[in-house]
Amino acid sequence: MDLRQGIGLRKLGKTADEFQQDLLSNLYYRRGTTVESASARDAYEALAQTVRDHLAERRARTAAAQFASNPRWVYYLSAEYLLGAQLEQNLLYSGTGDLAAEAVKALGFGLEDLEDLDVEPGLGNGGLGRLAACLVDSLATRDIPAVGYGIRYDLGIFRQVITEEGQAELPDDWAFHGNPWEFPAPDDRQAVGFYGHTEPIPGSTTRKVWVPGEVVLGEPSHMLVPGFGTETVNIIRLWSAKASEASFDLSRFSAGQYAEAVQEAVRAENISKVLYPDDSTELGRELRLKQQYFLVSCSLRDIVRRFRLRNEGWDTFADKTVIQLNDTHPTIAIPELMRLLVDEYEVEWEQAWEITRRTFAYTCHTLLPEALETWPVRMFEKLLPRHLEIIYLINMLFLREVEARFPGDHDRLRRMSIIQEDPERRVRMAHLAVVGTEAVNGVAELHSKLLRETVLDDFAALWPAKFQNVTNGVSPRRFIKIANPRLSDLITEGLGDDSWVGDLERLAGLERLADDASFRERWQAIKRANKVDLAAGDPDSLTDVMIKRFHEYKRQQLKLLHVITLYQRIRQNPAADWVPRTVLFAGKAAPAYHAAKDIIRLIATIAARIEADPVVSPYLKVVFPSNYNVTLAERIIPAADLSEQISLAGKEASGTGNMKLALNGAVTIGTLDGANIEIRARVGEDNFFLFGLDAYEAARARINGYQPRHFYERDEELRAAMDTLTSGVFGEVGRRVADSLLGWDEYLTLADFRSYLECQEQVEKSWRDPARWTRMSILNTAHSGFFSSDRTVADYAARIWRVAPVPVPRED
Ligand code: GL9
Repeated sequence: MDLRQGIGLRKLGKTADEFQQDLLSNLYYRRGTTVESASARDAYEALAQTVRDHLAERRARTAAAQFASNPRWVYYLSAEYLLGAQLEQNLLYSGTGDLAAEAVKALGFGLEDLEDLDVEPGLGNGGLGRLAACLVDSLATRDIPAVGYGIRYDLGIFRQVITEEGQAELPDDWAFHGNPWEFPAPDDRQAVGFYGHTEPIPGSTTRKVWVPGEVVLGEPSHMLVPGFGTETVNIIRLWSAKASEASFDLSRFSAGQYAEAVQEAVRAENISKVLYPDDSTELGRELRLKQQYFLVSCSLRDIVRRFRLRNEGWDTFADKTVIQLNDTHPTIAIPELMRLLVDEYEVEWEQAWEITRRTFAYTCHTLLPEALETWPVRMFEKLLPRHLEIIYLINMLFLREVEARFPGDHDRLRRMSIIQEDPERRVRMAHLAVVGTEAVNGVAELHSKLLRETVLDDFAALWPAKFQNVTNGVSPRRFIKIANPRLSDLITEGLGDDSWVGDLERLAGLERLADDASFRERWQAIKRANKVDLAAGDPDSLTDVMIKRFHEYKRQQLKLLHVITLYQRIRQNPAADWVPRTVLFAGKAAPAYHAAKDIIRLIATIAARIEADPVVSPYLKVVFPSNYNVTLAERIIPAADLSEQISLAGKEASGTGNMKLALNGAVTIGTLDGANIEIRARVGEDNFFLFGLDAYEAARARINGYQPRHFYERDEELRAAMDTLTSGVFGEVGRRVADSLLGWDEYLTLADFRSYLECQEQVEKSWRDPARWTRMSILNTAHSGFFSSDRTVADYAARIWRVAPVPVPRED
């Protein structure tokens, strides 16, 4: 019997009655309960399983179609995925939303109640992790055969609690109640080695045997990643660390040494215990390097296993495989593939290197020098001795190539080496990633340009064709269709159909409606209704949002100086005609990043002060909802009027929140940084509030001896704001923030202050003219089509991966 004919044998409910039957069957047989005693959680679990079955059936057809076409597979390797809640998305993608609403109603529940139980897996920190989630969504939407690989952290990004004391962090046990969206696949587990030593193989100069000192098991489970408007369902495969049976010490347990008995097992399982909540600063922690190798080793073995199912020769491996490295975190995959090919499969070094280089591509997500990962050589030597040897050999051959191109240029060799010598010997992961891949890309035009001109300039001189740009994008499904149903309905009505959801450039058709007064009024009414839902402040006030990780380069402190200045202006002249504003901050700071946490605390302090001030509070409100995550972003973004994208130019690689906000009709106030530049070019200069130094001016300012005091002394309002902080009225934390700004001001906050304030005055002028503002808002949405992650994936597919879609036939 052809197994594939079995697919679809079990008929899934397509009518309300049938769906209801399926739901009840899951409630009885899988959940083990009854209609009479079903709790909301029972209903949620049964519903999730019912919806999941629809996707699973498509998954089976997808796998059949993809394997039959023997394509070049895209493997996306990422240490982070910020997937967001799953239920609503899966209802939309499986087209079962209406059936589900009816079915759960009959059980006595509302869909919204069940959505509240749908916990988001917080397996990422911020933009980089959310980008990975948007890309896997669009890969499936574009029918590209792909698997995303990641780590199934037991504890995701910490839960943040904001009080007047600032940020507190609590563990995020996201799967405490289980995760109905996940399929464990324990049979595909892999063994991962660490530590130990290497032994030569007689007669071979390149092959070695690695004898690990510790072996940990990686157990995969997968989650389904459906495409929108298509039959494709891809997967992401997430690895959990499991101790091997042998690591439990039975004799110690019997002797009552309970802690000692499980010590080794606990150590092994700690590898996937917690997501590192760092925001792009390098963590000199062995456990982090272990996590990276754990992800890489499990995933590569799985990729090789899948390749070998076909019995093709290694010479076709790179034609059938492309592995995209999401930042440097999975870069050890390069020496790991070399090790597998050379040591385990006995492929000649030269051929292995050719295969490896053609297989990998690398996306860089930063420009901050401190965020470029390096690992101490001695740590590598201890943890991954064989990989270090391979890296040395790669480096030697690479430096020979450089020497041949630039004879006698020793400084160049030192700069480009994969091994940094001073002040301590370290492995430069970005260099390894550039040397070992076929393509390197930045994530916005400016970022890609600055990579070529600064951090990776020597590499761009050597291999100009390797460097590309692929501007980031966001999922239109999650970030407008699901997040903003009211606006989505109006857009569909305005455009005549809803094809824009899968073809976002169609939003351009809204342009002609920007001058239609009745359309504008409806647009405005929707924004207002979204603000009422958010309930952050007066829905008629200007909702001014800054939502992103806390980092000094992003300059929440600049926004805060604006708030303090507004506060002082209102106090001085309470009778003037002020534009009421609700300033909303949300975001997390890395727990060890004290300067960023100071800024959070200062915001909380100032928010309380304003709230308590009867003169100022009618016009100005500062809110800071706790625990910014994908779910909260989906509530804030539709309600935003003004999008704060005020990083120091040249520091934000791209930003993606900027795209989500523009897409939802927020107007941006921003610098010429990251993707802001491309947003402005598309929405038009008149529909974007630009201020501040550009990247080149900013770099020059520092070289020319930037003095923050110079700005302090020449700007009375700035001085007043700074003096307020220094006076201590906002506590020690205000003093610390002021000291840091007046002392060094790494990110030129004071230099951009006046320009920012003047620009905010332009914002208010526009806001006072609702027709004008709403027109700007509509045009922002109309011209955001380019920022769909469907376009981003199409770019990667055409220019980097060279892969084509494999459509999955419909069931009939
Ligand atoms: C980031 C960049 O800082 C962002 O500008 C960019 O939009 C995203 C996605 O490309 O990547 N790089 C990075 O390390 N983070 C980013 O957001 N940080 C986190 O994800 C916390």
